[in-house]
Amino acid sequence: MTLKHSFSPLPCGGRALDLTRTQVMGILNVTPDSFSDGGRFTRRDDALRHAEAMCRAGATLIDIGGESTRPGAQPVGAEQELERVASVIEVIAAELDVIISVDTSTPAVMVEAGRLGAGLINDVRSLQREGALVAAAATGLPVCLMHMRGEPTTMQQNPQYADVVAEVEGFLVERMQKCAAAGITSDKLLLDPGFGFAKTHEHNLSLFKRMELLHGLKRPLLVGVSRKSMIGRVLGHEVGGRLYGSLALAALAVVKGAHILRVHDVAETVDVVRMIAAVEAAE
Ligand code: 8Y4
Repeated sequence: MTLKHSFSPLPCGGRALDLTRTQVMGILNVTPDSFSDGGRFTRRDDALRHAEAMCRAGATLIDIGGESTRPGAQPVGAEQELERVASVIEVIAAELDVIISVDTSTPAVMVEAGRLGAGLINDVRSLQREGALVAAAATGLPVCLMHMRGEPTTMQQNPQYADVVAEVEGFLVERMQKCAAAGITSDKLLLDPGFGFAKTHEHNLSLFKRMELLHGLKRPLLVGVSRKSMIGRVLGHEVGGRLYGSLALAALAVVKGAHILRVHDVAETVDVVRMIAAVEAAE
């Protein structure tokens, strides 16, 4: 469906991202806890096959991350993070017609990923790491700014908000200003409420319900709720049983005007988006 808050195509490296309709971003993890570790080429080829399947299913972006942001995950060095993502970015850029999003907070990884063909920087820390604003600006790539408080390891320790949506909005405005000061103009920015990051279950639900408020910032919105614990908490299902809950939230996010859905289950989510589009396009 044509989004009410529609934007001109966003240049992402060599490709243009359509922001008139909701796009699906497929998640590709290259952390050892999530992917086969049978050697470097196995990892690269498995990742390519997974990315190819997501593209065929209708993903227009692939999000590649080499550092786990799960609570309690081991921190990795820049070297190791780059080693994990570099060959995967390179092979996908060479083989597939898709926009590569690099899920990183590490300045050196941003720069190298841009050189290897990435089209978007997805930073859950919103360029708050030392050198990240400068590095992201140097790539010239668009950036997704996501709301989080603190670090993934400690963020779930008693998060408190008087008004979660207003505080998420305030944070994003502050990060947009820091970007502007670093030469990253607002036309390069995507915004993300950061579901599951430094928020209680009630915060996540309330933020989801009221996310339309963020359209006031006049930038495209990215929503990532696929298989997350806010679904597990409501339905009482482990990660493997959260598909229908994820699709329900995907449908709601489309109706609320989300421009990009970051998901594990691309084919199923694309069906949801297309079905809503067909009804919206009717007389
Ligand atoms: C099951 C599956 C349980 C996945 C938890 C998770 C976002 C993101 C992540 C997001 C943007 C995750 C990198 C967390 N979430 N980037 N990244 N927005 N922009 N957890 O919501 O998927 S990782």
